[in-house]
Amino acid sequence: MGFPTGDDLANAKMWMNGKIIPWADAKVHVLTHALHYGSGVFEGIRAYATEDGPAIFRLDDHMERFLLSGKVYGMEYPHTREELSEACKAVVRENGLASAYIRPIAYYGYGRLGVHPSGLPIEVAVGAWEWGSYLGDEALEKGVRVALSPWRRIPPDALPVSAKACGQYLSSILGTMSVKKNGFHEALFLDHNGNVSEGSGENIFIIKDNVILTPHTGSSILEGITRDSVMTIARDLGYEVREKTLVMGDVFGADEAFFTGTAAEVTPIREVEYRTIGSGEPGPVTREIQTVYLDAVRGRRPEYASWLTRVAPRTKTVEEAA
Ligand code: PPE
Repeated sequence: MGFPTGDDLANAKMWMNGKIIPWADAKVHVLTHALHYGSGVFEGIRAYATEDGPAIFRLDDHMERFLLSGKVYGMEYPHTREELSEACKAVVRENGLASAYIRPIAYYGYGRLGVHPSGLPIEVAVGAWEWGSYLGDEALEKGVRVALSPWRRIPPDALPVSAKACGQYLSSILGTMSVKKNGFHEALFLDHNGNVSEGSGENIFIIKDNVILTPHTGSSILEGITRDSVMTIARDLGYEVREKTLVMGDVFGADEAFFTGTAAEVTPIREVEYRTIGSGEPGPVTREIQTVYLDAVRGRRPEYASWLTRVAPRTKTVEEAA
């Protein structure tokens, strides 16, 4: 099952405000606050097929960021962290998915408009479906072509970029619309100082002389959980990893480059602004890290087993068992 359409809809399920409901019933009113002002926060999480059935990658870390994002915007979720984690497992289980992309969202709901959200309900929903390769079928294998977004990243004194907030993605939308029109796979954003920041939905890494470099948090990046996983993997493989200010010259001069993100996983970058990166083929360090990452998420690397939360099958109710 991909993104549920047509016949799938009859069986697909969502979790909304504490209950599992039919996919088609997960609706909001058009005067919902978040639709007008972008006042929502969300997560993107993947579950992978493992020998023990589906397992969610770094669920605790995603829940931690989900809670922090909500806190930034003054949202008190009417659910505990445990309930939200359980909801993520439930949508995978109830949809019978072997692997999935899981999308929790919390937002200011319906009640009245006006920017100040006081008194509005906080709605929370979680959906799950199969989501293949984010940047196209051949992206993981062959790498992607990237162009600079004409729009810079939102500066950290305009919005707290560590929160994964819906409204922030307007910037990503503008950037991808520009570059996709010109036939590129993805946009790379500079920050307000003109330093390298991130992709529309990914962090960026470059490799120079076997050292792995990535922009630090001062460059308006979302602190990606995949970014953190890749830094751990790279250090475990013996590489030096540095978070630092990067400029476009560093990217053009890199031996290799790649994007990281839950949706994009580890995607090699083969070209930026019409300049080939390295040989133009995914490089050996990128491949090595990509291989370990794609193995780790599938439970094939015991050293990273603590990153996985198993989605145990639903236990039968007393009536079902009888
Ligand atoms: N930067 C941005 C702007 C971003 O949206 C993401 C995730 C990342 C970095 C990487 O973060 P992490 O997933 O924790 O490693 N983007 C999510 C949404 C993509 C979408 O189009 O929707 C994702 O990958 O799920």
